[in-house]
This record gives sequence, C-alpha cells and structure tokens, in this order.
Amino acid sequence: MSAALKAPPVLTRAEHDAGMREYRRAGERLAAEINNRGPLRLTEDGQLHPDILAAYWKHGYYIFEGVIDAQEVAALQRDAMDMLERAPVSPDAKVDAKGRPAHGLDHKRFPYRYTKPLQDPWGGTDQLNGRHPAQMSQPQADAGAPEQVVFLMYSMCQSMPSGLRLYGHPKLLAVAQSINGRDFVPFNDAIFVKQPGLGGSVAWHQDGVTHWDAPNWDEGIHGFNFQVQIYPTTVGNCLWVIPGSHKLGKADIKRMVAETGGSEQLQGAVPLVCNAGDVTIVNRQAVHGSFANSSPDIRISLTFGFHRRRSVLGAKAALSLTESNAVYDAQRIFDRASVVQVAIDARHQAFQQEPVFQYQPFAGLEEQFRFTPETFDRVIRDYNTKDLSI
Ligand SMILES: O=C(O)CCC(=O)C(=O)O
Repeated sequence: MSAALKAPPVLTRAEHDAGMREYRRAGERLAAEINNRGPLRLTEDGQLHPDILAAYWKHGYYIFEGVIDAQEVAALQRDAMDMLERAPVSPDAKVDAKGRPAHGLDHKRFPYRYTKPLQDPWGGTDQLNGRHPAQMSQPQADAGAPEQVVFLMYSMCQSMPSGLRLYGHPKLLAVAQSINGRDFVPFNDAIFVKQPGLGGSVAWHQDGVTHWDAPNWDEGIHGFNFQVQIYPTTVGNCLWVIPGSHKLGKADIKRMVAETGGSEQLQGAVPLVCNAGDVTIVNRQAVHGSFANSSPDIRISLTFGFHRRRSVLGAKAALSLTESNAVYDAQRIFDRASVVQVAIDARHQAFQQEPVFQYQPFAGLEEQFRFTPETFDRVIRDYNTKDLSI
C-alpha cells in the first residue's frame, strides 16, 4: 500500500465535532474494557503498587484517580488562568489582553506557544525532530475566533507557585522513582491549553527521538510523562493513546494514517477521560495525540516528565533544544534535578502534614536546596534552559 497521504478535507468546527462521535464511542468502549485506572496506591516501602506498575508496563499508560485534592486543584486553576491571562495578546506583543505588561518577556525561554484556532502546528512538518509525520484535520473555527490562541505554556515551576509545589508531590515522585529508579531525573514541563472550540491538535506521535536504535533499547528507555488535569477532560478534548504501542519500537505513523484511508481516526486508540485532580502517566514511546478541540469544553493539562538517569547522561540535546547542541553531562543533570529538590521543600513549607519525598540524588544536600528567594534565583529562574529532552 502507498504511504502517500491525501490532504484531509476542511470541515467546520461543528462538522468535525459531529464526525468524531462514532470514533469516540469506540474509544470509550475499549478504554472501559482495559480499565487501566484507579487510585494511586503505594506499598509500605513507598513504591508504586506492583499491580499498577504491571498494568502501566503492559498498556503504556495509567490514570490515577483523585490524586490532587480540590483545594490544590483550585490553586492550580488560579495560577494557570493567571498565566494565560497575562500572555502577550499576540506572539510579538509586549502587553496582555488587558494592556498590562505581558508575563514572561524577561524569561530566557519565551513561555508561550501560539497556534491558529483548531490548527495542527506540528503535523507533517520537520519541527521537533519530525516526530509528528502526519497532519491532523484542521477544522475552521466559528466566526469571530481570534487569529491566534495560546496552545502551550512553559515554566510552571517559575511562573506558578502552585506549579512548583506540584512538582514536589510525594506520591507523584514515588511513581517516578518506581518507574525510573531512585536516581530518576526530570525531563521538561509544558502546559497544554485546549481552549473550547479553538484549541489546536497534537498530531499522532511518539515523544522519544534519540534512543530508538540503542543496543539497550527497551520499553522504558524514553521515560514517561505525567499529566495533571485541572479541569475534567472529556472524550471530545482529551489525549488519546494506542495501548501497547510503547513496546513495538518506532511506529510508522504515516503508514498507519494511510491505512485508515488518510483519516486522523487511528484505530485501537483510547481516550484518557479524567476528572479534575486525576493524573495520567503515558509512556513516551506510546503513540498518542489529541484532536482539534471542536468541543465546548476547556482542557488544561500540566505535563511533566521523568527519565532514567542512564538514558540522559551523555545524550545529545533533542526536540526544542536540538539547536543548543548540548550534551547532557552530570552537572547539567544535577542542576536540572535540583528543581525537584527545591520543589519538595516548597511543598513541605505549604503542606507541613504531608510526608516529604526523599529524593536520593539530594540525600544530605537538602539544606542547600531549601525553597528561599536565593534558591528561586539560583535554581528556579530560567530552569527550563536546562531541560533534558531526549
Ligand atoms: O495533551 C495533549 O494534547 C498532547 C500531549 C502530548 O503530546 C505529550 O505529552 O507528549
């Protein structure tokens, strides 16, 4: 079969929404069959429960229900909405929609990425190591839609006090440790903003780009991502994952799309439908993506990932960091990982009753990484220039 793809037809927002109904129903049926979700259970020694770990490795994703309580969700919503409202009114503007000086203009990495409403900024392009080979359907937004909408926000540990506290969450860090080992290291963070009737799509892809041909390749070599949902996600706006695809090596996504007649509706995918406060994990080798948000509901997903240290040490910078030509050495890993240690203390200062996660690479160094104005400047400011993308 030829892998050449036809350009998908241009639909209105409402036609796109209606055209997804059958596909959504099939996805929901499959998700219910697999039922890979439940509370975040730890063993007495602080490891993720082995049944959950086995389910994660089998399917490449898991939904933890009710991890973040309502009060913390409300704080995350406030901070995320504040960051959204303070975005430059357009990519080159210096002021926000209310005419105030915009947020983030002094960051070394500009913390917003925009897209045209309901468009696919990456599919079929060479961007991000060309990892999104096929373009999604790009419906026409309703009349009166803005020219550009914020699609991604970066720097949650610097821009959102509640985001920094979330990064030090003991149960989430226990998950990272159970999957990637006690010396696990952070990757990056990005907040996906899928505004109702406007949010762009994320074309089908696998996240990892560096280790596909590694002699020690296995299903965990490219790490995983958390998504913390601060609004309920729906079958109309959520992330979709193809279960088990993380085990199969590099997928030929162009071919998969061609085999569905050029449609974005890849078979065998499940929607990650969540309540606010649920947290998903998705293996970075799983084929996943999200459609244009032609639905009436907002989704804001705080996304941050973790790796095995040995996957990152000595690796060449990839994805949005490719042009830096950096090679990740022990110092860079230590510097980026120190954000986790400061986050642990920021969380402890706010939630004193909660257990404090013991991050093994910083055992004995805790005093140097308390959360203070000094460590905010030394460790947190512009921390994402040291992300560890692979
Ligand atoms: O949440 C989304 O829509 C996309 C997320 C994604 O692609 C990722 O985390 O790699």
